[in-house]
Amino acid sequence: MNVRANIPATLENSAFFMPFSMNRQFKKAPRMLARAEGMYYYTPEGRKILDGTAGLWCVNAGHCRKKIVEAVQKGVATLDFAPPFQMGHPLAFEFADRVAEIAPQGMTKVFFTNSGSESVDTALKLALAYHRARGEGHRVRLIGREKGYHGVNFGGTAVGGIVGNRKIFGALVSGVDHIRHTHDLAKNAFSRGQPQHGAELADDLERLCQLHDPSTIAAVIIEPVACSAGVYVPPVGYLQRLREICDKHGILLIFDEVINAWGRLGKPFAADYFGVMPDLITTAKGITNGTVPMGAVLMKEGLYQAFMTGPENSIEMPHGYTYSAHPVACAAGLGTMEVYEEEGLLTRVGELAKYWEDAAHSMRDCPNVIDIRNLGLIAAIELAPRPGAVGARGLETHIKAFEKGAYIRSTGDVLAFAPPLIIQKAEIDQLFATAREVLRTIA
Ligand code: PXG
Ligand code: PLP
Repeated sequence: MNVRANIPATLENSAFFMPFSMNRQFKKAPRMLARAEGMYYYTPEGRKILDGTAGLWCVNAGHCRKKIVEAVQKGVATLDFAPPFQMGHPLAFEFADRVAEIAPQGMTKVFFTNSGSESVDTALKLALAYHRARGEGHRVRLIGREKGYHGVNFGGTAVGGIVGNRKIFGALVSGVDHIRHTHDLAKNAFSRGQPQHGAELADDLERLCQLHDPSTIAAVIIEPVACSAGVYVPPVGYLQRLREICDKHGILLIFDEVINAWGRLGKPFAADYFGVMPDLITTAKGITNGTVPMGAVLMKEGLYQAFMTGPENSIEMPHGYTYSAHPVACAAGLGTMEVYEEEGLLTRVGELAKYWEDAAHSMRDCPNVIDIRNLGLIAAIELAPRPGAVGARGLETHIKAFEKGAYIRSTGDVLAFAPPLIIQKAEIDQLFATAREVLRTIA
């Protein structure tokens, strides 16, 4: 036992190993959030912070929404847990049907997980198992894309394309390769919405098909709009071309919509927005408005049916989590869908997108800005790195913005903006005005 009784109450001695954080920097100068409501966080001292990132791209309906809170309260008091293997509870079936109703046409089946990372690893396993079930067990390779973020489990780390997230974790998963990313400042800087140049970068998949032979490739996974690594919007025609190449070679296409889904682009899913249909969709975050951890993999009917063979008393898919379709998460999800529907939040961004785009691009004259990117209710401002200190300008902006009352996330020197979908125009102005005020002070 570790006796902790006499340890001084500073965070520097805390037992908490913070995930994906600068532990030592943070514990010396903490940025704490104590409470939240609607568009705002409140610090323990009661300072009001405009949430420019919807928590971590997940609180799409805004914070502490009454209907969702009540659904969770009622859910946890009614059924705290039910085993998901070989047993069921009504909310799991109800919520899966609700998600399938909202899902893009043809995506009829839903596998529940507890996070985006679990959704990604689930989708990759389903892709491999699907090919095997159809007698194409030779399709064993998984293709990701440079700058992709697919969570932190082994599969997602392997298909992910952020060097810093991969390099210290050994050989990861074998049989993985990556197509090129689509970021091209020389041709596309300050594009409004989808950039014009770069559809041909999808042809990089043909290169990998030639290298490995297409018969060895099971699936390609990409984020339609890559968010985590710095917001990269797909060039016009790029996703269509990727779909065509996958079709030509019998490769499954997985859209990782952990962030893109649930109204972020003005449609329920990015597949709807771009008019390109993948074979599987991974999601999480906004599925419960971030209230209770949950994720899901959506798939076409044919994928599900490929597994529904063999004796009826066999387990068709030896995969699942203790907390798959957790009853409290399902309750949160059902409450969330009600709020989305009542307030039209899955399509609201359509009306706001132009105002948002103009506001984001008005930041062009701020110091050190080398690019601005946007789509739906997502925007990124890329700053030139300070010589010898890559990421310092981004981090300083994040910290100073918090001091000035706005939560703005930084990834290296890219500032990411993705507020709750309930944001009002005046709050959009406030968000970018705060960013402007801060950027003027960053050397
Ligand atoms: N896929 C995508 C496309 C994501 O954006 C995940 C998978 C993993 O989800 P979980 O729930 O396991 O974290 C994500 C998550 C950021 C940031 O700062 C983005 C994510 C997570 C944390 C931070 O941009 N995306
Ligand atoms: N490790 C051990 C020892 C377990 O017993 C289990 C689940 O029973 C797991 C890992 C997986 O946990 P989960 O189902 O929550 O992902």
